[in-house]
Amino acid sequence: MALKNDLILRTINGEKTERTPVWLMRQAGRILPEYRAVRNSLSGFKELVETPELAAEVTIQPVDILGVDAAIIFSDILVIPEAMGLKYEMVEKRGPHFPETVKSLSDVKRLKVAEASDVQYTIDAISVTKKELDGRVPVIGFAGAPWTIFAYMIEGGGSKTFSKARRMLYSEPQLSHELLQMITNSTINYLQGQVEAGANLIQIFDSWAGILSPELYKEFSLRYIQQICDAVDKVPKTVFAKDAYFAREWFGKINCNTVGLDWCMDIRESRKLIGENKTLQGNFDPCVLYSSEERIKEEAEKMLVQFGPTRHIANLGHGVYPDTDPHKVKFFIDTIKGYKH
Ligand code: 1CP
Repeated sequence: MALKNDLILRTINGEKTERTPVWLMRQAGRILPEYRAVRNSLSGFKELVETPELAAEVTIQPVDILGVDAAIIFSDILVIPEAMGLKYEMVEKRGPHFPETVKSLSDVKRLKVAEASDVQYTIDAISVTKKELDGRVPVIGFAGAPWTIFAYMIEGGGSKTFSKARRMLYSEPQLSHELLQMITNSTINYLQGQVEAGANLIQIFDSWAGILSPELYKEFSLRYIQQICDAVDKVPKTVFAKDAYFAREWFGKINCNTVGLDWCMDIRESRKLIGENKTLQGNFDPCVLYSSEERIKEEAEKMLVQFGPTRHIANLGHGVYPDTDPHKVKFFIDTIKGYKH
């Protein structure tokens, strides 16, 4: 099916486009009252993730309501540990919790490499979304980077330091590599399934990249991201590694098409480190969306000038915060869409 809006894909190809494309990390499911309405009618987050028609509905909401140039499939990075055998719970207002965690090699041995069919509900949600969107915008598939998934599987939930997970890298490097490889293989199967179902591009979220030293990052994260980028070869790939300043140069050299920047990363310096052949994505501070429209416009235009007219997908530097006014979000998106380079 031909896409009616392929701005993002042309930007990834390095083409000069009529304007800068825009979408927002965590655009589906945090800020819209229309999302809350669907969500509140259900038993919980997992029911929404696991019901393809409803997941498709909330995936499309930001396209209809905010006018973004892509839909990101509504799911979570934690479906992969669950598909491997480690169930997660989503605790209201607190976030994810794993009743069982990985503590030893025998725990690793009890897990399996997941197939795409173990996450059939998200694969089906992509098929339904594609059908309902009818080519209006591309669909972004996603997964967590193996290191970030590993961190949740060891830690058992969110953490400021992920000290248990980091400790594991030092005390049990072999176990760590074994588990990371299983997560990588599962993620490849899953992302390939997403692409077969119609995902037009994929993004890898390494949300906890920034808590590793460059040396540990190279050994325990980068190489697995690289394997995924090499294996998923039919669609463009975006790597977003939060706080990983040191990794920008390395991302310039791996087989990905787009590198996501957070708001603390200097735009021109990042372009130098990453090189001219990648598209950059980001990197608006989500906190600017709490300020006045005048300030949002000023900051958005400043960002657009710094990135320049090509090879830039406008986005935030991390997910939109849940208490952001959707009108301000829409204003930001309209500002990007109205800007002429
Ligand atoms: O745009 C979207 O919201 C699409 C769906 C999506 C995505 C891309 C969700 C739904 N989660 C994610 C990715 C995700 N999940 C990441 C990577 C991106 C990032 O860094 O923000 C991470 C780290 C998670 C794990 C997770 N899931 C957390 C963070 C916990 C921590 O360590 O602090 C939380 C709170 C969730 C729950 C969740 N996932 C998604 C939603 C809408 C929610 C809120 C739950 C609800 O609605 O009840």
